[in-house]
Amino acid sequence: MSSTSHSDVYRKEHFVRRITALLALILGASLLVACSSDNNASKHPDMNKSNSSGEMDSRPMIVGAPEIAVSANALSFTPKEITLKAGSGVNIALTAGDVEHDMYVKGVGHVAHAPKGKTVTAGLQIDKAGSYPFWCTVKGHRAGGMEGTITVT
Ligand SMILES: [Cu+2]
Repeated sequence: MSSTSHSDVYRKEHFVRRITALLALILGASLLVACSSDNNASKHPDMNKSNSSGEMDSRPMIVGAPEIAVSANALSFTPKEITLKAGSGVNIALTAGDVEHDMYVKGVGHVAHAPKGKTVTAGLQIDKAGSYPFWCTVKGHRAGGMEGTITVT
């Protein structure tokens, strides 16, 4: 009887030591993971930024490029026909009036996203001549007629 209880105490102590070692190992591993992911974040700040804010981001302005003002209001763009020179950058100054609007160009992607009442200026350069439809991706806006065409010559 007494020998059994002694053996139980020994087993308990052994068990506690193993658990402690295991916990230390898990803690160490998670610290290591936390450190390495911090390093990755500081190495790629731009990547993380675009990931966290989604694809509604506006493109960066092109320094020194001419500006084209585009008004987005009441389910229409003004102007809705825009002409660009292939390979030559412009800045689209998109002003959203009544509600938020954005500009999505086929084959190019999101260019600018303006909150209600705000102007957002975003760079746009298309290298290949052609006709590029653009529209607003806010729900229901394209269906409501909010689209236009960029002609690249
Ligand atoms: Cu819109």
